[in-house]
Amino acid sequence: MAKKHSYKFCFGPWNISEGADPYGPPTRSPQTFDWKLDQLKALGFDAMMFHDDDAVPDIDAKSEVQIRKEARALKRRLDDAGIAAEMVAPRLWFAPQTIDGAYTSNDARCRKYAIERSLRSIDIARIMGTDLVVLWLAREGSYIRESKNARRCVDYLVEAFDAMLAHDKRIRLAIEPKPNEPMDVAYVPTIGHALAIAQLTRDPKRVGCLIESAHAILAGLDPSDEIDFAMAFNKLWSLHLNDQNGLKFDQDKPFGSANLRVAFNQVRSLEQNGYGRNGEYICFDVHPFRTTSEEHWLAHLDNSRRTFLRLLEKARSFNDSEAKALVQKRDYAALDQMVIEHLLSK
Ligand code: XUL
Ligand code: MN
Repeated sequence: MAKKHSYKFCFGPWNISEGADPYGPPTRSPQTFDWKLDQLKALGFDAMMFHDDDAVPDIDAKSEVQIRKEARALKRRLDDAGIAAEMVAPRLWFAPQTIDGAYTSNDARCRKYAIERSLRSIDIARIMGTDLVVLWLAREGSYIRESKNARRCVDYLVEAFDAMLAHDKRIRLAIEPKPNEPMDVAYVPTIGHALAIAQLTRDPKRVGCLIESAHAILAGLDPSDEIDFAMAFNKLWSLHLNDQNGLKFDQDKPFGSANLRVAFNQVRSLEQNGYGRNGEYICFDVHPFRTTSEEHWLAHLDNSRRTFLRLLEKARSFNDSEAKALVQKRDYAALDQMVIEHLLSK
C-alpha cells in the first residue's frame, strides 16, 4: 500500500442547492455566493469547484473583457478567504443554443457557440489559478438515435477538445462521463470512452477524466474499478464522490449513503493508487435531500467528508496480509466475511 498522506476536500456552490426537482419548486430560499463561500470555509474545506457562470453570472451577456474582470475580482475574494478554485466547467446545457447538444449539435452556429463559451471557461480557469477544465458532456448524445450521426459526433467532440487545447497550452481537460440523463444515451458514457477519445486529440497527455461515483453506478459499473482503470493511465485528475441507489435518476446522495461497501472500495482504490499526491482534490458532488431544512443545509457535505475519513481509517487498518492469504487459498467466502466484519468492527 502507498505511504499514508492526507486528502484535500472541495465542493461546488450548486451542492448547496434549494431542493427543486422536476415535480416541485424549491424547498429552501436561495443563498448568495458569499454565504456559500463562508460556509465552505467554516466547514474547513480547501477549495471550491465552479461552473463558468458560478464564477461569472450571466456570462453569455458579457464581453470577454468584462468576463476577465469579474474572474479577477472573484480570484481576489477567494485569495482573501484562503480558498482555491479546483476547476472551472462550462455549463453547456442551459442556453437555447445547446437544446440539441453543444459540441455535437446538428447546427454549426450552435457548435461554434459551445466552443467559444468553452474558451471563455478556460480564460476564467487560468485567472482563477487552476489549469483544470471539467467537461460534463450533458447533452452530447441523443434522445432519438436517428437524429444524429454518432460517428460524426466523435469528430465534433475531438474538434471541440482540440480548439480548447490550442487556446491555452497549459490547460488540462477532465472529461466527466455519465451514461444518461438528461440524454437517453450519451456518446461518452464511461471512463473507457473518455480515455479513448483523449487519444484522438492533438495532445492526449492533456486530456484525462473525472469519475463520479453515481455516474459509474448508472453505467452499471463499480466506481472503484473505474478508479483503478483511470489511475492505471495516470489520468484521474478529479473525483466526484457521492452515492446512488441503483439505476434511477441521478441521485447525488451523500457519500456512502446507499452502499457503504462500494464506498469503502472506492476509498481503498484511491489509497492504493496514491490519489491526491499531485494535488488532486476529493470533491463531493452531493445534494441535500429535498426535505432538508435550512438549519441542516450543510449536513450532506460534512457527513460525506466524515464518512470518507471513517472509511479511510477502515482502508488503512484493513488486514492486507490476511486478505492475501485468503486469496491464495481461494477462500473468497472467508474474504467476503472478513470485509463485512472489518466494516462492522469498532
Ligand atoms: C451532473 C454533474 C455535474 C458536473 C459538473 O450530473 O455531475 O454537476 O459534475 O458540471
Ligand atoms: Mn459531477
